[in-house]
Amino acid sequence: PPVSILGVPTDVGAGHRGARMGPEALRIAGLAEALQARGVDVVDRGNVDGPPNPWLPPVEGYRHLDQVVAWNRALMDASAAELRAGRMPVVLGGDHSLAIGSIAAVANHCRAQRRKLRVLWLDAHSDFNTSRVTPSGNIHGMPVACLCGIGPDALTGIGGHVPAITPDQVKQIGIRSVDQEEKRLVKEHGFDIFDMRFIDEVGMKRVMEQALDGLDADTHLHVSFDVDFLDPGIAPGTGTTVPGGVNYREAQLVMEMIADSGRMGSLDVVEVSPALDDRNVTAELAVDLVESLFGKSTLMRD
Ligand code: DIR
Ligand code: MN
Ligand code: MN
Ligand code: MN
Repeated sequence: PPVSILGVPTDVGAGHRGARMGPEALRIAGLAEALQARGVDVVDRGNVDGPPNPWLPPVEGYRHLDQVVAWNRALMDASAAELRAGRMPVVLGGDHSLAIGSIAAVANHCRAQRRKLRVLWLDAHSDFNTSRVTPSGNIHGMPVACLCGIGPDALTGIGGHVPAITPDQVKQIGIRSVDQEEKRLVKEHGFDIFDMRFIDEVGMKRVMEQALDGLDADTHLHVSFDVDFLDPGIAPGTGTTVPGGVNYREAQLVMEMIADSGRMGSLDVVEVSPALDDRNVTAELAVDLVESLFGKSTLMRD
């Protein structure tokens, strides 16, 4: 389908400032041009609007809750309009709290169209914290919990349907940093987590076969790509790097296997922080990987 790029220039959900510059860094790295070169019909809608980052401490376990809600409402409305028009939203973050609005819009769209939804969560973190257990109060550590109905009403109910998604719809890949209490929550809710140890033990090809298993023509695949999924050696430009991440070849394989599935209907590229980057290499790598998500490969394969 045709693509609409939506920038979400905010870092209100993060513990570092800089992700607000992510959309511009990805544009400068040539995202739209790369998709055009692949023959994709792409329109850059510019940025959605939201409040500035007041840089305040957490209140009752949430930092900047009102601002996070405002950004997510704006994104959800913008994304819903693109989906209704039959277009694929490609959301440029911004911090990962924006996945709440992005995926709430997609979940509503799937419900309206009676289509199944699967979410691939590519991240070093499982983003399943709650206000009670969060070590930081940063809402970018909570979007999966909020989408599954655990969190403040303003976020869990943002799309009008609680929960927006259920844990069985989520496959997490690349995980290697889960906070102490978060581990218990993740285990309780029992979704599929392909952590780095599992990737090391079975290999990325088999991991992706499992993560993509059972997708059919009626399934919408949403890819939520936090660039800290990647090893910090190749992707230093992000606020919460964790050693031992996915390497270049594994990342290309992930993207190519998603492309081969033919099911991707929406995408988030989040947590690119130019303030922490080295000559925009992280944005450039993200664009390289997005090209692969849209079918770029060395040879014709079938
Ligand atoms: C950590 C970091 N688990 C937290 N989370 C991040 O603050 O909740 N998610 N960086 O991407
Ligand atoms: Mn994340
Ligand atoms: Mn992360
Ligand atoms: Mn590529």
